[in-house]
Amino acid sequence: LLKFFRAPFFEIWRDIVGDRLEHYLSQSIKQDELGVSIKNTILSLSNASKKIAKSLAKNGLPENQLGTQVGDINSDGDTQKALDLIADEKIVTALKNKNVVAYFSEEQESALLLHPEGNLIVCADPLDGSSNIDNNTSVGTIFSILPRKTEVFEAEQLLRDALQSGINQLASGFFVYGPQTSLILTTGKGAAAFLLDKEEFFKMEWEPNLPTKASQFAINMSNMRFWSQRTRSYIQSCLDGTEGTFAKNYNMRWCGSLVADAWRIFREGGIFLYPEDKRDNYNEGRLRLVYEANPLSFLVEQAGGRATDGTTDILNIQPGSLHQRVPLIFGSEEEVIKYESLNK
Ligand code: AFP
Repeated sequence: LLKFFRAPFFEIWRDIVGDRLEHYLSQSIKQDELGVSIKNTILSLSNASKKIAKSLAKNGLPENQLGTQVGDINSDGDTQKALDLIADEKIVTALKNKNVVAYFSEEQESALLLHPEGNLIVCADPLDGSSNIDNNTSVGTIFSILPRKTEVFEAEQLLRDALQSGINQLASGFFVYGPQTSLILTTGKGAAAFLLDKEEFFKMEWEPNLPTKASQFAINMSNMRFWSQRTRSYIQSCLDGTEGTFAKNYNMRWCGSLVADAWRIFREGGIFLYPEDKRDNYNEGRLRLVYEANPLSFLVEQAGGRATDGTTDILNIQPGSLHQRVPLIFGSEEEVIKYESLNK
């Protein structure tokens, strides 16, 4: 009662209407066995994200080790950062309950077997954008939740289960660790945004709804000389502004951190492009299908946008391997269609 009188009106109102993440999940997912697992898994991931946010803010390491390389080359060929590993560990710890059978991560070569009875598979990029940590730019955790297909509790078989096309995802989302710790989430019925206030995620009034039209593009322009004809034509038309074929002026943004670029596009509309290019190892782009492009694309489609590799909807691609790369173009529908309609 004392708390009730002391708490600001906003907190009381939130307590009454119950717009906490847990309440949202109970309302938006059918609470059968699978639904309860999905809800518990998202809550577990949100608990991990709170710990990751704290580690990022204070680091838990001496200050001069922020973002410092700690040795191993991960599956991407990048040198792992201390915080990549810390984030990965926090997710593994949080997922140790009976809902998840196996966890796949950018930081692990293969399956991490969790609970034999679990009915879900989680794939994640524990700390996307981590090369930006020293620059104090927003980074994030991207996750995808898939149904288990096999009864067998064995790494090879569960890897085959993880290689489902994105259309099968039961839920996906990404946390952003920036000025605010926030989450954009889908359980297949639209997308919703949440903000961490102290220890709880609360649903934001704003809802991620991608406008069909937009006039903002995000691409790493320094790679222009390596681009395909199609990417060159599309960007050139944007740069030509009102005098070009698109007949409008565009603005450009590039954070170099997928989650930060994606958050902005969910708020303001726009198009994100990490296409294939002619550099060694970039002929399939840079981003990873299973734990980056798929969860992002599920969100994008649920928010009314479009996501493609240039010819195929991302969610319809059958993954061939866990760390497979894919050209990723997503955002406001009209812009993505313009890109797709250009000659390769
Ligand atoms: P890191 O996790 O190594 O920082 O990579 C971030 C990322 O995968 C993605 O978040 C960015 O959109 C993309 O790389 C930026 O790549 P470029 O540095 O080639 O522009």
